[in-house]
Amino acid sequence: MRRTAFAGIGLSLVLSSGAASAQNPQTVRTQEASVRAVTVASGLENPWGFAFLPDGRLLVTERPGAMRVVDKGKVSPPLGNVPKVFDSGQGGLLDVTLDPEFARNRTIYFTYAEPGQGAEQGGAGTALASAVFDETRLSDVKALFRQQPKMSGGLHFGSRVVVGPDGKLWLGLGERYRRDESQNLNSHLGKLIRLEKNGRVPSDNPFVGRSDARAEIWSYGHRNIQGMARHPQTGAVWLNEHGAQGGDEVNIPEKAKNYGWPVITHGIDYSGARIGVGSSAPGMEQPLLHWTPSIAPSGMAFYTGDRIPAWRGNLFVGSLKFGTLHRVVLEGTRVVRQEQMLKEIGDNIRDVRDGPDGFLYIATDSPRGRIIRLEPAH
Ligand SMILES: [Ca+2]
Repeated sequence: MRRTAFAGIGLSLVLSSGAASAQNPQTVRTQEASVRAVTVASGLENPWGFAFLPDGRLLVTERPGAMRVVDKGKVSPPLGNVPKVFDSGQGGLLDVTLDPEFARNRTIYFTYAEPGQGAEQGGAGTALASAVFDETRLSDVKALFRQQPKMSGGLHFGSRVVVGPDGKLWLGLGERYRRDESQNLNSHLGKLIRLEKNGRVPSDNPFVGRSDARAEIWSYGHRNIQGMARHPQTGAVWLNEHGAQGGDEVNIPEKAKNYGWPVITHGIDYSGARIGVGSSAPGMEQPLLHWTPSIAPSGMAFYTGDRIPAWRGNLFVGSLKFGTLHRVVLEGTRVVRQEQMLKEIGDNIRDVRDGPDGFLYIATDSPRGRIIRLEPAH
């Protein structure tokens, strides 16, 4: 269902009469900038993650399992040799990012829900792979990480992958809706994972050498990480995670620290029951920011572009619940103010990326999903 008009004080909507579509572009007034929302690709089936190729094209994942290239609005057929995914519930083909040396090595990293084989038949788990982008297909596909154990059901696969300031792969996972697993260091569920680009465990990971913990783990006590971004100045990896009813969080994950789920949370259970011991406990970290009611946070990005100066340095987080883009104005790690915007778009927002061309890009969560570029309206 598209919402085509939004009446409200201080908000306006102007529809273009251009040939492309009645909705393209849409002009939207926000608190500090008027922007044009320009659809640059449409007809994508639940796009989940996207990355900018050096030549201006986009590499896009669709949750049911296809990876495609968008070139000047044209969407390619599915690339060949993408691994089979567990396409059920929240599972499927998920995030994608480029190696920083992509221009030289054509290497990408992507995450997906991997179906179980053999003894793991019927289960699924989040996996991370590398591959070489070969225009119409992937080659040299290597699974770098497989979440253990695999679980039945279609919930809480996470996931996002970013290359950290240390050149490592940082992989955010979900707890597969088994909340106590987030505190169990012998499982990958509800953890942030840190790996070398070849999948090996870095020797300085905090739990290396411990028999009671998995060496891939960087931090724990997470619920379902669906947004990650590197801070443009500090280089720190920031993440967001879904709470239950309330208590969605933004965290800056530090080595070996416990982010609390399900012992502490600022939310409650969907039944209305209390979860854990409350909202704080010794030895457990407080989020930098939490949202109650939940916004169902998805992809996020820091905007570093020069096209919309009022937004520079702000953190943008998509909402899978309110069909809005959340803008968070920060001073360091202090939240100054927030804005909910772009309800006029009419769809939930799955991913947000800081474009190399200075614009901000979003992907809508819909079986007829779009990639939208936000430009200043002059
Ligand atoms: Ca927490």
